[in-house]
Amino acid sequence: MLYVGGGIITSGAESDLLKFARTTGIPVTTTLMGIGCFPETDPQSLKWLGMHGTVYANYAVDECDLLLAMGVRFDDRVTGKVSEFAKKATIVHVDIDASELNKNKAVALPVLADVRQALKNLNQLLARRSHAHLPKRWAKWREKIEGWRKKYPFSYSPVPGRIMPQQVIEELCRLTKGEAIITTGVGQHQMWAGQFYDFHHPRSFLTSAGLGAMGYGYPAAVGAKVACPDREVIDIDGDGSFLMNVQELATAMAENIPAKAIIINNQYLGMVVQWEDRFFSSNRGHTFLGDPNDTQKIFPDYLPICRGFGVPAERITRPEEIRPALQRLLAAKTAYVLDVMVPYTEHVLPMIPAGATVKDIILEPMQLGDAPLQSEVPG
Ligand SMILES: Cc1cc2nc3c(=O)[nH]c(=O)nc-3n(C[C@H](O)[C@H](O)[C@H](O)COP(=O)(O)OP(=O)(O)OC[C@H]3O[C@@H](n4cnc5c(N)ncnc54)[C@H](O)[C@@H]3O)c2cc1C
Ligand SMILES: Cc1ncc(C[n+]2csc(CCOP(=O)(O)OP(=O)(O)O)c2C)c(N)n1
Ligand SMILES: [Mg+2]
Repeated sequence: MLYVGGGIITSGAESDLLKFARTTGIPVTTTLMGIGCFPETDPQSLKWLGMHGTVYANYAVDECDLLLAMGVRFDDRVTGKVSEFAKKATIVHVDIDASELNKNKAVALPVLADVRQALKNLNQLLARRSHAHLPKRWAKWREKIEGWRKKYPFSYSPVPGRIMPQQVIEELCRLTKGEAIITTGVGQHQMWAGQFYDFHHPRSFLTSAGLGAMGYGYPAAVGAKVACPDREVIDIDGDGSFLMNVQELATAMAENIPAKAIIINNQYLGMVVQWEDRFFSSNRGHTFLGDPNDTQKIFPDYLPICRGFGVPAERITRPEEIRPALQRLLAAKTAYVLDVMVPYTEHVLPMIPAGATVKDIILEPMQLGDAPLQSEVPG
C-alpha cells in the first residue's frame, strides 16, 4: 500500500507519485491533508484513511505486508492505536523532517529525503527495465480490495423531506465536476466534504486538519479566490465555524472577491454532539448553538447578517431546493452564502473511535430514539 499525504502536495510530487503508482500498480490511500495528490476517481485510489476515512483503505492498510509511507506523519487520527496500525506490514517512511522518522511509529526503513526526489529516483530505477508484470502480480490483492470497496462505500440514509448534508456535497461535486477548490471549517461538515466530494488535483481541498481551527473556511476561500480567480472557490462550512470569522464577508465585498459559502446548518456543534451521543450518553455540554429560549427559531439568522455585509444569501430547507439553489450560488458573480438547514442527528460514518483499531470501526447509524435530545432543528 502507498500511504501518502501533505508532503506530496508541498513538494509538488503528484506527477511522480502517479507515475510510480502506475508502474507498480500499488493501491494508493491519502491522508486528509493529502487529498487531491492522487486523483480520487482513479481505480487505484482508495480515497483517504483514518478515523473517518474509507473502510476499504483502513482494511487494506491493516492487511498489507508493505506500507510505503510518503510525506505523512502517522497522525493519531490515522493510526488509532499506534501499536496495532499496519501491524502486518514492513513500513518504509520517507520524510524530509528527521524528527518525524520513528516518532509515532517505529518503522523498518526510515528515509530522510525530499519525497519528490525520492520518487524521481525510484521511477528512474524502475525505468531501467520493464515492470509490466508488476500490476498483474497484485491482481488477487486488488480483487480483495475491490470486494471491500463494493461492500463498504461511503453512504447515508435519507430522512424523508429533510436535506442530508452528504447529499448537498454530492450534488455540488456533480455540478462542479469535482473541479472546484473547496475550503472547510472544522467538524462534521469538514469530514463530509472530504468524503462526498471527489478531488482530482492537489491544493483543491483546503482544510485545517492538524490544528483543527474552526473559522478557517471563509478566509481561506477568500485567499484561494484571489490566488485562483478562474476557479470556482466554495467554503463548505459549519454554522459554528462560519460564525467565528463572519466578519470576512466585509473583505469579500470591499475587495470584490466572489468567494462562495455553503453553511451546513445543524444549529449545533455537530462533531462534539456526535461524541456526546457516542461516548457520553448524549449529555449536552453547551453544544446547542440556537436560541435556548426559543429552540424552534433559526439562530443566529445568517440572512440578515449577510445582507448587512451586502452579501446575497438564501436559505433552503427541502431536498428539491438543493440543485437550483446550488446553481444560483455557482452563477453568482459576487460573494454568496447558501444557508442549508440539516438535521443535527446525523453522524459521520464510518468512525474508528480515538485510540481504537479497525476492528472497532463503527458502521451503523445510532438509534437515537430514546436519547434525551433537544428539539429538532427547524425547517
Ligand atoms: C475532526 C477531524 C478529523 C480528522 N480525521 C482524519 C482522518 O480520518 N484521516 C486523516 O487522514 N486525517 C484526519 N484528520 C487530520 C489529521 O489530524 C492530520 O492533520 C492529518 O492526518 C495529517 O496528514 P499528513 O500525515 O499527510 O501530514 P501533514 O500534516 O500534511 O504533514 C506532512 C508530512 O510530510 C512531511 N513533508 C513535508 N514536505 C516534505 C517533502 N518535501 N518530502 C518529504 N516529506 C515532506 C512533513 O515533515 C510531515 O511529516 C482529522 C482532523 C480533524 C480536525
Ligand atoms: C476554534 C475552535 N474551537 C473549538 C474547536 C473544537 N471543535 C471541533 S469541531 C467543533 C464543532 C464544530 O461545529 P460546526 O462548525 O457547526 O460544525 P459541525 O460539526 O456542526 O458540522 C468544535 C467545537 C475547534 N476545532 N476550533
Ligand atoms: Mg454545526
